[in-house]
Amino acid sequence: SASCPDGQKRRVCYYYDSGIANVDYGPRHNMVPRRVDMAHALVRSYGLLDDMMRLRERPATEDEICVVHDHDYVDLLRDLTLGNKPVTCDIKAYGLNKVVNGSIDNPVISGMWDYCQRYSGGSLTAARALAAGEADIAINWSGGMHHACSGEANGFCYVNDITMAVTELLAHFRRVLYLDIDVHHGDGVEAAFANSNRVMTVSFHQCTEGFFPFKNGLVDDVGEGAGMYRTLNVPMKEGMDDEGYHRMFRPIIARVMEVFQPEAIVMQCGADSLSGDKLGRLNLSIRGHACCVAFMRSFNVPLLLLGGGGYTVNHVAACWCYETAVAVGKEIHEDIPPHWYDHYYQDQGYKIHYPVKQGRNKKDNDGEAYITTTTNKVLEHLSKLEA
Ligand code: V1P
Ligand code: CA
Ligand code: ZN
Repeated sequence: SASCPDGQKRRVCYYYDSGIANVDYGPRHNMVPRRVDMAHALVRSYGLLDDMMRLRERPATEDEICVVHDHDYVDLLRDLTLGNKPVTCDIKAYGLNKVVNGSIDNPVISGMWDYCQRYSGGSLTAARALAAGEADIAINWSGGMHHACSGEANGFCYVNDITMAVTELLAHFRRVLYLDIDVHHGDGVEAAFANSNRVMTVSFHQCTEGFFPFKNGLVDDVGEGAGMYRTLNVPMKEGMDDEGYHRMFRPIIARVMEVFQPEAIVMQCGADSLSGDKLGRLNLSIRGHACCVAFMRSFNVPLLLLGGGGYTVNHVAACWCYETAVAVGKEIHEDIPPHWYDHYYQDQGYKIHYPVKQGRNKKDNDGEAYITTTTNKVLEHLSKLEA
């Protein structure tokens, strides 16, 4: 359903720092930073590095991280890892090592501060390449950590590279659109810009009972004050497939572009909205997911592509490689070239695309009505901005 031809070429900058490949959240944790190294290995094996400018690795500095985070929290992240100073505070108050139902979302891990500097340095560097007019599209698959708050870690995210990148872009562009297709609500970024009339945040996400982050991202959450109607949320039921997703995505995004007219776009491409994810329960194919990227690319506005969630690592790496190809405007062969990680793709027959599970039941009238009703509610919120 989702092929998005666009013959136009774009200048693409790519950020990759091998220093995140060995970061380990722990044996039972779902977040596997190595998936970014897997995506990178695929990108390389397809020869896509030849079609992009490679950005120089530059970890974010403490000062840069402090632009969007509280000093005491940043000091803690640094001191916990480097051991410069004894830590006397209650680290659970900062979201670290908090045990809930026997598991820890944000463990204090080896190399944590270095990891934060590297993935956020990537998003900042990529944003600067766009601001300097050096590229039309900039990519950092290790970024997209949308849940981190100014003073605490949350949902596998320690520092919020997205708010850092958006803040950097605001120094050069009048209006920035933030779009989040991770299966989870982009709560940290939404909160950071809820009062801003220069940033519009739009999150598409699964919104079902007991699904993280539980109470956020309802269709009527539209921001406040000067930011009123510049927060949009598109909650979805389980099982949403390409066809249903795009019946919401396209009209909403087309209207957002008309009404808000962003000068830059930051897109969080969390791959946990794909079918077969370990945490998410949506049913997008890689083509359906990538079609969102192709659609944003078609507006020819400076575009920052970031990673995010994604827990079935072979699917995630295939998805971000395919989206890299979409960014440069190349169709890649579906047979995965032999490379270091190729054995991870055995289950999907060494192909980039894998079959999605059973889609929505088209005869489910409630499901159909939900799509229409939700889309119309969001469009109605948007109409308030025209005045
Ligand atoms: O459900 C929770 C906990 C319990 N609450 C107090 C929070 N956490 C989720 C966190 C999901 C984070 C998603 C991040 C992203 O949006 C961006 C990178 O994708 C959670 C889940 C779950 N099934 O939702 N944590 C874990 N699973 C977990 C499991 C094993 C070990 C550690 C964490
Ligand atoms: Ca989302
Ligand atoms: Zn997620």
